[in-house]
Amino acid sequence: MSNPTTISGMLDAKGLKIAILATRFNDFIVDRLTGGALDYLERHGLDAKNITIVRIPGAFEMPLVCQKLAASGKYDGIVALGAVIRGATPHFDYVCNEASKGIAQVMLQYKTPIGFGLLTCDSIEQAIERAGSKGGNKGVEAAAAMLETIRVLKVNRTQSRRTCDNSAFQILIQRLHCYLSLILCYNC
Ligand code: INI
Repeated sequence: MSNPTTISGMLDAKGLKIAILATRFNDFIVDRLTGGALDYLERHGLDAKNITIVRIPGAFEMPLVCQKLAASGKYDGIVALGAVIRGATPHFDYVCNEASKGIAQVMLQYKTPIGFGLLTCDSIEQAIERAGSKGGNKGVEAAAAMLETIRVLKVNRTQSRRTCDNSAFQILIQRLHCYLSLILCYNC
């Protein structure tokens, strides 16, 4: 039985160009997410000179600025970092919905991997937990997801070419086998 083909991305950030989008709203949380993302990317080989940090007002502005960065064609990937914390009004839902929907649209439209590091929390305590304490650091997770996706998409191109080459080679072998069988039969 043959083995399944597995395509997976190496966590190697060497030579990539990355933009980090960080909101000023709730900056005491977002700065920790940004620090986590930077640390992760540099420890995986990314040169600091290939990182651009873009500061924006709040999560609602994320889709537009992501779109501009993706459309520039300058970046292999984007890490989008922010924190929305629920208040007394439905504002939270509008901001979260538009930010997540918009970022997903940009990712598909420009085929640019975007690490989704937008915290959507009911309280400041929940946000602190996810910004480098007991809930981990969502900035690190977003950077890791973006890096793996960039690499998976790059592997995919060469892998599919290799798969085509393999199947063409297999067809050739099958044909040769048929001809050989016919010749041997004829001689019998
Ligand atoms: N923006 C955030 O990033 N986080 C929030 O918690 C938040 N709250 O709660 O209001 C928030 N609002 C601002 C919004 O993103 C826009 O910047 C603003 O509405 C101006 O367009």
